Amino acid sequence: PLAQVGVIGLAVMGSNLARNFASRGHTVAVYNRTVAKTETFSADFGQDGTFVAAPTLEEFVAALERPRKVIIMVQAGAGTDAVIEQLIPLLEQDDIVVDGGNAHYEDTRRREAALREVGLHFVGAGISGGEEGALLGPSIMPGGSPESYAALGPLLEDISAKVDGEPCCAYMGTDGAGHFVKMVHNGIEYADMQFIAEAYDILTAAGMTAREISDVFRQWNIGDLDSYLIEITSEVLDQEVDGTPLVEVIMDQAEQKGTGRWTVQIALELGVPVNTIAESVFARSTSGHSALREASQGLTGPDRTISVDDRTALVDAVRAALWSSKVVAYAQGLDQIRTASAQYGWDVNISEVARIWRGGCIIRAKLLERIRQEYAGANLATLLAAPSVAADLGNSQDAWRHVVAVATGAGVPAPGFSAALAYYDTVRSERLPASLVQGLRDFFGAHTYQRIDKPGTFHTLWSGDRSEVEI
Ligand code: NBP
Repeated sequence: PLAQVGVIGLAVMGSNLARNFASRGHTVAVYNRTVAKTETFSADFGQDGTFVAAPTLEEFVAALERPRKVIIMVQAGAGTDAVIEQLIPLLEQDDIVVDGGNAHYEDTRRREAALREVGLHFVGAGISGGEEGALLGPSIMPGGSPESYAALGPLLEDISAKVDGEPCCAYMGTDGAGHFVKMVHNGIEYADMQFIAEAYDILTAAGMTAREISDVFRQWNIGDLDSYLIEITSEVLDQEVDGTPLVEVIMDQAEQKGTGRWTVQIALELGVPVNTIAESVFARSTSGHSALREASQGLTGPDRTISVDDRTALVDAVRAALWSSKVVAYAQGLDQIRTASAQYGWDVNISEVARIWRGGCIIRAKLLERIRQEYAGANLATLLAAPSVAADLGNSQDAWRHVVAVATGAGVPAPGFSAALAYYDTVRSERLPASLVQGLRDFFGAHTYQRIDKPGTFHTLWSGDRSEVEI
């Protein structure tokens, strides 16, 4: 029988996606550049479903029913381009090529345009959930032509995670929309993890052991912080090697693969403030900057000890800081998606984004159901302005401020919590000192300014008689 879908690239992600399709009754063609890997795949998993293991790309293409649906799961960048180039001459009108890797959305836009030229559909599908998600049900964020989604969508929805019976997969918009949404998902993931790390650091400074903090996270996972990352934090903190908490022996230099950095770079270009995500990317860079850290060892400051009379009160306050900061990071990421969507004409449905992030992906969290509801039918300029969210932030903010103040006073860095709070206070301020910035710009560069009391554009003759002229 012909295969309904084909997967190119049998490293961990491709293998698991192919097995996922097969486990749901689909016949799956598989191909890998290095044939030995295809053979190993067949030996290990050939019995688990119906696979057509193709030694060549020609045989792979011939094994697929039309319109062909080919999912590329190879190393992002040059690997993806190489595979596309080899595929194009073998495919026919209306076949669908899906890139399930972590591509930059600009690459996806370029590839989509190139394949459209030759009568093929190109779908950039963000896939989150790591190895386990790929096997059991990831969150899938596809972007491309609406026609291609009509043919491909049911297959992707079938293998995606399900929440309340709904698939965690939905059409995001044309060309790069899916990979853009996946990129921001990863940016939010960076922020989520930074906040969690700060919560751990602050509670450690207050004298709690890793095991005690593990219990705190286990408690937090019941209630409105309920999420995958909180759950696995509890597990990681509970792990010991030779009687020592694992977290205390892991080298404290966080690595990154680049999607967080992309999120920030693009946010800068779009002019969208995502300071929580930026601080999280920078926090990782700082941790890995050995020369900087070594050279800074002699700097003085408090000794990172937080003395508390009431530990339960501090734990509750940290919880409030974590929840509030998390809401700010989601607000910023969703603002970035909204802004890009308007710029590229994607028409991304933010409520749908929140809906498909509820399961399968790394940032899956109870909060996302609430975000889905807040955006359903409402054109929110920011999540922070949703009445119920604003009310809860209002109730949490004293505790949030207390945590930032206590951490700062003890010399425990909390760049994520502080950035989130600074953003909250900035956006809610009626008046900002940007007025002085404008004054300075006018002074040294004649950059002009506008006034609150009358229309027009003005300049003060700073080096002359300091009178004001209208431009
Ligand atoms: P890798 O990113 O490690 O890529 C290995 C695969 O790429 C192998 O199948 C390899 O074939 C193939 N490949 C390369 Br490298 N260059 C090629 C070329 N020029 N032509 C054809 N094939 C080529 O695999 P992965 O970790 O499974 O990730 C796949 C994609 O999924 C990536 O884009 C990744 O960013 C994304 N992703 C990964 C995760 C995760 O948790 N790992 C999560 C979400 C998304 P070979 O066997 O012949 O060398």
